Amino acid sequence: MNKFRFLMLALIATTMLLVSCNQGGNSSNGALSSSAAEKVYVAPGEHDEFYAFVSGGFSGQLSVYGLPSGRLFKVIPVFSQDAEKAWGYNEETKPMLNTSHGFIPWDDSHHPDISQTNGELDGRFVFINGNNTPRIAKIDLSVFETTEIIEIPNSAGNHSSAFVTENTEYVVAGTRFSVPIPQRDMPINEYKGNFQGSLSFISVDPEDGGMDLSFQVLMPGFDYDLAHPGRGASHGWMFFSTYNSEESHSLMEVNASQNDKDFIAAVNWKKAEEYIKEGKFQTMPANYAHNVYDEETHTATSTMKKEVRVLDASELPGLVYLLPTPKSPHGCDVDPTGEYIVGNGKLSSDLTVHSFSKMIQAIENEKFDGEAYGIPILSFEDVLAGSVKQAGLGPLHTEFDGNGNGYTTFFISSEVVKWKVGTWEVVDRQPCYYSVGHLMIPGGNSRKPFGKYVLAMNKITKDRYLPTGPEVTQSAQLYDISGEKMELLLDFPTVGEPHYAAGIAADLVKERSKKIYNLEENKHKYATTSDANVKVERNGNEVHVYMTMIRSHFNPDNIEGIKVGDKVYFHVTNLEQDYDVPHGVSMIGANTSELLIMPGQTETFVWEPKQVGVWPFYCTDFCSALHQEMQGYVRVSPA
Ligand code: CUK
Ligand code: CUA
Repeated sequence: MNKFRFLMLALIATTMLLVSCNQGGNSSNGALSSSAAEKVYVAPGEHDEFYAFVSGGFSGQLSVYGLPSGRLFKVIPVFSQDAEKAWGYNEETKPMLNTSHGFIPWDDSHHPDISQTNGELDGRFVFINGNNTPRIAKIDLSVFETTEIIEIPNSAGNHSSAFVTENTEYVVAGTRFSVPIPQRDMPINEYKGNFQGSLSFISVDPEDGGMDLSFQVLMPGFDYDLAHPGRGASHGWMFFSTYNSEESHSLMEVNASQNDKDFIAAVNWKKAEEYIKEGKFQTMPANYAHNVYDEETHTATSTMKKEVRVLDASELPGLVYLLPTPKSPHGCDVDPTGEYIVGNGKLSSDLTVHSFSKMIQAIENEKFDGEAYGIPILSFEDVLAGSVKQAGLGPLHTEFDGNGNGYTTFFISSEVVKWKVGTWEVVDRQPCYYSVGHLMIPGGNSRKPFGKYVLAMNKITKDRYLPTGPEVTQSAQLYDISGEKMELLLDFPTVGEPHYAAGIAADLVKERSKKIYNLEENKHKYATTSDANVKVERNGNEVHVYMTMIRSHFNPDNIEGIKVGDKVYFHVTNLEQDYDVPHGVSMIGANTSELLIMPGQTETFVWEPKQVGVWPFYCTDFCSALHQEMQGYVRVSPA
């Protein structure tokens, strides 16, 4: 057995030991003090200090919590169909889930990131990736809804995404799997030298936030795992961790860990912009969907794009450099000053910290240690700032508190370890229950973290909650990090399996997000903004019902003249203009879910009655004392 295989087995054995040790009888494990209870107590009617946007992993959603209370406020559907909000069911939002592979109402979403201005969180948007059918989504924090989704071509397993640059110039998306680019039929074992990776730069319009796939950088056939932007001095660079630099087509036998070191790829996107300006790109045919939800028409449109600009990293000097990083790095995290880039080697107990200024020095001296497909490799010693030694087992991700400390999660030894930036000494460690993945400090991926709490997101819960059958919830844990020692404050269950999260001071978001849609500005094609305009229109066997809703009736509420075999479109407008007064509508036998319609908004559902009769419909949201009276009938006659 080679030594890497041995190491892997040893790590697995340690995990099993740890998890079994952690089961049962754990009254001492994280028993909370009464001061912990006080610290997370947000009195009835009071607001939390932070929003936390926690990814839903395989649920494809994004959940919104308050910190420090851990209260769940909302689950925002992104890459999913959601019956509660009719997302992906009503005619207006279906186009949002369109892709070059058709309608895909599912994905695996890992990494939310909040938009920034001058390296600080500005609270306008949250971006998040879909891994499986590569996509990037944008959530507008004035409405807490997904308003744009762009598909990423030449990518597979869109994992090193969605991370924003200091002024939200770009959201980046890196492929996990290398694939044939363009896709073609070829033997899998000819991977090496033929498959390629791609790193996508999606520009974000500074005015309206509109996304556009600006360009892609074509890379060697490694696997691209995570990314973080440069900031301060390193603004203009983006760093991506890689594994499988052997370019193995099968990772079954831990082949991918044969190399002692993989790389962090440093991409100079300012240089990329110059190359684009000079026309040094190729235009490749590519099919990808760009879906936009328009807040005036309350309607999404999906456009199929046909080409993409690519820059070949092998041929364009100065675009990409490779920083050797030991033992299959996973997380790739940049400190608030932009000087330090941390690579967490999953199979190592040390953390490697690279220095940006040393990297620039080595590049200026043209001091390289070979190359890969024409991309210069810097020497490990030349770029090394230091390493945090023997910190734990299975390091995954690092965040910073802005007070000179880094915090790293260790999956195998199941803990968060606090260390000092610059001296690299470990100063504290706290156990996680159990097997932590990502962690999040609000603003941790910016120049100005709010270094008060860290949220650890755990993969395994075991005995922490009441059992709920074979599937138990994943879990988050909140620690106070305002003192020298971290203090565990709270456990709370999550929706789906969270990977990363993004947090922000509530004050930066909450006023703007009390938005109401103005009825007068409703430009929906089928809006009915006054009761004078309600009507039922027939066109062959297609019927359009223009309906309104207001406390506490539908108009019209009695509809006749519908026949079996008709296709009936209900276009329903909520005439309310008060905050927090939605109405719902549901029709017996309609398979398009209930519609929860916000004040000033119009939504459409389709009903194809199969049976004659007189069929009721009703409001599903308890909207007033006469909510139960908010109802109506449709008469269906023979064809
Ligand atoms: S990954 Cu999940 S724990 Cu997708 Cu960011 Cu590391
Ligand atoms: Cu409207 Cu209940």
